[in-house]
Amino acid sequence: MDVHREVHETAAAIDAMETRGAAAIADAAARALRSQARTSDADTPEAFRAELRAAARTLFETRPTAVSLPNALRYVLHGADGQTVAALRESVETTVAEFCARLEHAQADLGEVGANRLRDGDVVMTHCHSTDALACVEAAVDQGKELRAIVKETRPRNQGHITAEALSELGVPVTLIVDSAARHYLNDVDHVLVGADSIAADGSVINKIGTSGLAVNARDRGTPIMVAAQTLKLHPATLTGHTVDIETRDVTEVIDEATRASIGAPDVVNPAFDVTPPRYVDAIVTERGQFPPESIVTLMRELFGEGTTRPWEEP
Ligand code: RUB
Repeated sequence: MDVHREVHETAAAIDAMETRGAAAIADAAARALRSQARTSDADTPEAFRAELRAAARTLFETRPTAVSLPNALRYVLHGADGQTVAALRESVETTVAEFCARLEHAQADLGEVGANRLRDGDVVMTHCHSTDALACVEAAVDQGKELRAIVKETRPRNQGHITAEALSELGVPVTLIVDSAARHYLNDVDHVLVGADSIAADGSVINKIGTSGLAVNARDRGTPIMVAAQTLKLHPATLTGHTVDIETRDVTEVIDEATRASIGAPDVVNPAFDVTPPRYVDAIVTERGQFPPESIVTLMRELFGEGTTRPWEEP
């Protein structure tokens, strides 16, 4: 079975993290499948499909936990349709073009949707650093709305600093707070605005550790919680009961060894993400519009089918 050179090259670049970032990985993977389809000399539809699956497996095996990669592969394989090799090739061509075009516009389109929820004079509270969340603020600023932001620093890695800088560049006045001050300031806030690493089929939001506590506090205060997440973040394997792995990271991000030793060497854990149940989320804003979290499953099915988890595996 011939897997095209470009597929191997793309896989190597993803593996070496030369191609990084959810959208870039998805775009490269879809284009690699298109190269496979264009150059295939398969003489039956079955052989063509088998080649496409082999190419997808080569790509998938590079970084199996990055949800945008299997999502891109699923999208293309799902779109490969036809009774002849020519029809299949044509459908891959159309599907990849559609996928890449959507990707190109997704963040800006999402920003427009999110901006419609923000009013002139609003104060937003952010957690971590999310380019999808920032796109909402940017679009609102472009619409002429004046916003202010309360930015949580987001221990242990302080990605809130990146958000503070990005918001300042947009001309949004920023107040930086420690994470534990969030509840204290929620009365002054009109929206909690966060991104997502992954969205599960039940509408649960997997995002930077601390998001769920913030959401519970915001609900208690009556502050709406909006999650900005491109459809690339939807995790279709959760349609069939799989759970999303939560990455745990090195404890030295939390405390250095010397300080740890000086306080009696306690155990330290450093989970990177947590799960916010759907009842604490008001809206998931995507490039396809905004959704109450409980209905995100409809969009997931429309985009990925009935929870096909690994269409690149042998039937
Ligand atoms: C980043 C984080 C972000 C999401 C969304 O965590 O939790 O909210 O990844 O980001 P980390 P974006 O810094 O550990 O990667 O909207 O840019 O995709």
